[in-house]
Amino acid sequence: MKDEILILLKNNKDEFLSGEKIGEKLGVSRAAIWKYINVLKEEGYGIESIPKQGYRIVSVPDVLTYEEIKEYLSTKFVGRNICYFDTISSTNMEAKRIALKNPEGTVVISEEQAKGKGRLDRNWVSPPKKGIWMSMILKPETEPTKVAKITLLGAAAVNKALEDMGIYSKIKWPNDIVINGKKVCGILTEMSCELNMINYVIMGIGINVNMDRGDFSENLINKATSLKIEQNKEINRKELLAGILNRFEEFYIPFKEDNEISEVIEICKKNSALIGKKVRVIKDGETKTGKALDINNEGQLVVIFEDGSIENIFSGEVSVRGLEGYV
Ligand code: BT5
Repeated sequence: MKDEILILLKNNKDEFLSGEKIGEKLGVSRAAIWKYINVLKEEGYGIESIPKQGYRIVSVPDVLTYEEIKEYLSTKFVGRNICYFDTISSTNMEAKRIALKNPEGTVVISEEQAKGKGRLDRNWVSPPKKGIWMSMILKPETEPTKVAKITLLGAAAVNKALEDMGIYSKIKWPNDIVINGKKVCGILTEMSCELNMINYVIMGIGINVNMDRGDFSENLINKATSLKIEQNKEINRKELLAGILNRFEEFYIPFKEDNEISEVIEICKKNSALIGKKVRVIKDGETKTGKALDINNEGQLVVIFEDGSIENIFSGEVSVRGLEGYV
């Protein structure tokens, strides 16, 4: 009911709608309408109310609720069930907790994370309403070894959604998006599986959207940035979030149905921050230096090492660093 009232108000922004009229349309009492209007006000909607005239919406909050993003969403199932929080420890942890009880495509979103997670238990800075901190629940019927590809699907989706908004970025294989050599987004993919069956995959995406320089600690500011810092303007988080979900579903369906990721590989190659660059590959505590040559059809990074040997590198098993600066 609350959502229906919101839609009515949004569709009639320029006029006052009386409680009676809304009540008639939706088949509930004026008192009930008044109650829901108060709930909407508590959620941050600016609603003007004038006795005898009714209600008019004057502002909407910058929140990533389903009501606010659905006008941008064109997916069949990704993001159609959203679990929204003001604050939470980590969306990946919450997604894991609810994964078995919720359908594929469910997205956990929080405006803030108290204990955002990076890979290998590193931390992820996630201040309130400055970014997109979300985790998707996926249930592909494929072998666990194929799951590393999902990170690339996510990276390609973020890269393309940004491009759709006129923002150009690079993909630092396998899980970072960078702009001007600094990290603007990180992806953390985790899974629960049996020997050859996946129970669920959680793909967490963190994007620094409207963070200011002061939101980063001194040691992060040299390697991290935000879309706002790079673009010199606030970015619409709702449009970007929905754009990522739309692009992700577009890439995920062929992957799930036919194990088809050629478009994703093309995007990762074309926008690669690593191909042609010298890289340090850190594997099992050992560091080797080489040059990134390509990303192969399986989504592995092809590296030629100083001794001339060529290896296809699996994500998950390595950390790749550029030799000059972060990338
Ligand atoms: C990642 O790890 O890049 C994966 C980050 C995934 C975060 C999302 S947010 C939603 C979901 N829920 C979670 O709890 N996590 C996911 P990694 O490659 O290990 O990078 C972590 C390192 O990046 C840290 O050690 C810092 O040096 C740096 N870092 C921390 N916060 C950052 C930020 N906001 N922007 C850029 N770099 C950051």
